[in-house]
Amino acid sequence: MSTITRRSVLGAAAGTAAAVLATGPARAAQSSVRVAQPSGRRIAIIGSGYGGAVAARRLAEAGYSADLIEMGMDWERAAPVNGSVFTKMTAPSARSMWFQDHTEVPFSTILGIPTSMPIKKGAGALGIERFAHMKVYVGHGLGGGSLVNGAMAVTPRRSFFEQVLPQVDAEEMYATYFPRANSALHVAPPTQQMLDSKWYGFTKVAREQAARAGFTTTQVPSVYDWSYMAQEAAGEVPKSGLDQEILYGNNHGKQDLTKTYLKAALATGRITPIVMTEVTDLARRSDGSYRLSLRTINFDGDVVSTRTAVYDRVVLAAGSVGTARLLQRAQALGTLSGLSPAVGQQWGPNGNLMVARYLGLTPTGFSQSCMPAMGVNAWDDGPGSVFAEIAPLPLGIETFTSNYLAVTNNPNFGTFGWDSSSASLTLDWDSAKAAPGVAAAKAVMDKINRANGTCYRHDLFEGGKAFADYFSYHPLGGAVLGEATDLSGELKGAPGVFVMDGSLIPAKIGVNPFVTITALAERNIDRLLAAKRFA
Ligand code: FAE
Repeated sequence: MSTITRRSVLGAAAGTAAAVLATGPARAAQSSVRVAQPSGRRIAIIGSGYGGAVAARRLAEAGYSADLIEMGMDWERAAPVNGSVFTKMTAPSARSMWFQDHTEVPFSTILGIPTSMPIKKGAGALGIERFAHMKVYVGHGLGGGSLVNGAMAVTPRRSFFEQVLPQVDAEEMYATYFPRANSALHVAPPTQQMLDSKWYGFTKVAREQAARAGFTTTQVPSVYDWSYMAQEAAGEVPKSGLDQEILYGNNHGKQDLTKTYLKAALATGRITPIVMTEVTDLARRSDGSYRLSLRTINFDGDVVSTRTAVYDRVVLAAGSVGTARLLQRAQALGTLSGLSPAVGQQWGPNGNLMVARYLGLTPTGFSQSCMPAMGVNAWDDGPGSVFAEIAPLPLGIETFTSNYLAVTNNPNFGTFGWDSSSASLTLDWDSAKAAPGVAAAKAVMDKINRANGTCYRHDLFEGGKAFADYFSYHPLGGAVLGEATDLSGELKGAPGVFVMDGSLIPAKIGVNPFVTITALAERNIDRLLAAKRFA
């Protein structure tokens, strides 16, 4: 509850809610371009999601100071509006989405009725990176994807991790770094009390129907605080995950990075957050240092300042798409040269697909927790593998629907490029590339439908598709470990630039990715510190 108090105090101190809606420039003005530290090295961390938060914490604990540059809001400093910082799915505002004049959620229609709602444009928490045939959802703000994600915190099967990242010592990952990441992120399995409650009725139905088709289901650990959720259910605390808070941020319950890694990093006093500030260009200087171009905006998107700053070490943690944009642009403009041809390669959406089944007369309950807690586990590491999280459809009405976010073992890769005419990042992912994942998920869902006399819903996703293959929550790859970078994440051809985010993982990891991104960042920062790469 300390967060709520802090937010309330900050809000009250600043006067009206509107006055402090955009707090970014205040933090940006504190920018310390030259940071005093023992080594004299100036360190920038670009992006404050999982990779950036791990880097910030571990660098600070090792005695280094760094600027943490984040294009989105510092939501902990935003004053509540009507008691809330973040908005519910059903009551969106300018805080919900990143400069959109309407909401755009995975379910584009329900029974043919569009779900999109008009909103004011602003520096909201949920962003969409758009490519020709792929929409990648991302989080913006201090905390990155942790602000908007579903909190599912899953460690991959070791055998699959070894398949995907054979260049990494799996023994060390599973003995040291996955346990460290799980502990630091506060990961815990769902409680039986919650699973048995009405809030997970939709999960119970999906489990029973999967079992009828011969599939097992497994629990999905989470960083949502299950004891807080129990108190929500009992009506003892303000509701969040049990009250349509998901996608646009959670006001309570979810232990996002601001409650874990970033909190620890900021407590050291060595990390200077520079928020509402986008790194627009990255250039290598003749003395081997790097010049970053920075653009600071206010909540409404007006440019407050543009400037450059020089750093000796740069941690690239802008997420798979954000990091790709900086690297592709730098290569196209010639501000970075001599990088590996592997830069931009081996991108994938973690085989993501969303699919919903209509259950006829079987209700799934109108009270649904927004935090998934179980998944259909049809994974054997083979090409047909599917891990389908049982996701809610929290509309507050009975929908007779089972909804899933599937992760598949899609063998295809996308490649990032740069379109000079529009000065924009390109990605060649399309439905043909998504097809093997769709086939695998369809095989599982067909079996469940046959065993239960149920069918697909075609009224939820774009173009009447049963399988939404055109969006992803889990972008991975583009600067793969040991290929675009060395085995610790240092970019080949750009000494002193370290990739630390989802870009390092080639295309997929078999489960939701943030635990793996965190564990890999823990491993890499350990190796870089041991090698004195920041000294
Ligand atoms: P990320 O968390 O995306 O952080 C990148 C940060 O960099 C962001 O804060 C950006 O604003 C910032 N940034 C980008 N470009 C720039 C720039 N040029 N200058 C300054 N700042 C910049 O990166 N994963 C799970 O494991 N479990 C889930 O339940 C789950 N659910 C999800 C639900 C949704 C709706 C979404 C969008 C994602 C979900 N994910 C989930 C994916 C997960 O959040 C994602 O893999 C990680 O956040 C990626 O971590 P990175 O460190 O790569």
